[in-house]
Amino acid sequence: MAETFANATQVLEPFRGIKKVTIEEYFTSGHRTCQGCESALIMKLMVKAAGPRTIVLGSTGCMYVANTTYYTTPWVVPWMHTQLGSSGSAALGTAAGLKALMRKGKMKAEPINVIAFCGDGGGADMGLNGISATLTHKDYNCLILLYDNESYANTDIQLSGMTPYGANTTFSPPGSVKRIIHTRWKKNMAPMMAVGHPECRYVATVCGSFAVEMMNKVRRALTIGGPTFIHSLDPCPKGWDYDPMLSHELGELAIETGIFPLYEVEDGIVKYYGKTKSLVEGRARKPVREYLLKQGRFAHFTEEDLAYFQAKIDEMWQKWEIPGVIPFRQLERSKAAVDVK
Ligand SMILES: Cc1ncc(C[n+]2csc(CCOP(=O)(O)OP(=O)(O)O)c2C)c(N)n1
Ligand code: SF4
Ligand SMILES: [Mg+2]
Repeated sequence: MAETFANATQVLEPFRGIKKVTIEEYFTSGHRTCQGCESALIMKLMVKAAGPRTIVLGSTGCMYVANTTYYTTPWVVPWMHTQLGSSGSAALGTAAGLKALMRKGKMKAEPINVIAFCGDGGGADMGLNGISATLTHKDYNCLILLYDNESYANTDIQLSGMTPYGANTTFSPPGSVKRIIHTRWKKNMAPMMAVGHPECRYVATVCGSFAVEMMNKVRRALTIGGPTFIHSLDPCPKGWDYDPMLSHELGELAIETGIFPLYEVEDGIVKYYGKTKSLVEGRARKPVREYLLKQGRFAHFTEEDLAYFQAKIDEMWQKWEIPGVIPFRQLERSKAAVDVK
């Protein structure tokens, strides 16, 4: 009977400009993240966009540990910690639990946002299976937000599957004999979620340097219905080794160099945003060295390393089927035809 209520989403209109953003905060003082931590900013924007009728679930990592020191917390909304690889199952279980309680009349039937966040270690590495499973369950409304600071930051900057090529981490310190220890390219997380999960209607990338856009994507993700996924790139002064005052600028540079494109995929349609849109329309990308050399984790890069990194980014924009998003390329038709004999 309460079926429609139990699966209804909130009405969250997009903020039309910074002056229209609500002033209420649901992630306030009481956290102990580093100065300039963009992941903390993402938490604040995420829950500001979602509003008071929201439950936040967070897997282990900086955003759990630094946000819930004994007896202090910045969370104003209900909040729960979940195991490192469990953001997907926490989201699905909570959404399913709420729906069941509402259906049985054990709690008031009303739309409640369920957001589970995970780090890159917890989400793109350990918890990938749980997130994938959740994105197949179209009957449950929940958002999984992967905050990507490009390392296992909380345990002292170990490399993850999202650490960029060549970065200095505690697992990949450059040496005099071998300069580049980490030689793998970062996972392409958002498209992996979008392409592989036909029931997931909304996937987006965001960056805290573009706050209104970020909040509006959260609002869209929470209102479209079913499970959704957002990937944010979060400059991390400690792990990336830079002056905290550069956090905002580094976020912008990640987009302007084309390293991290801002887009959304809604019902299979790719829409580019902001500065990424102008890159797609022909505006020149800034050289990757402007972004990389501001960070101590790339201080050992030689001209050769910078050229390699640049070539990989150029490839994303010049050769990919959907620039910056989908890497597949088609062979010429004659060569692509499968020889069945
Ligand atoms: C199963 C499991 N393995 C290892 C740990 C130790 N651990 C706690 S936080 C953390 C780092 C998580 O990295 P990420 O998800 O990227 O979040 P960040 O710390 O970067 O915010 C690790 C390895 C754990 N809590 N649980
Ligand atoms: S280590 Fe990085 S992600 Fe963790 S609290 Fe500090 S700035 Fe934020
Ligand atoms: Mg991390």
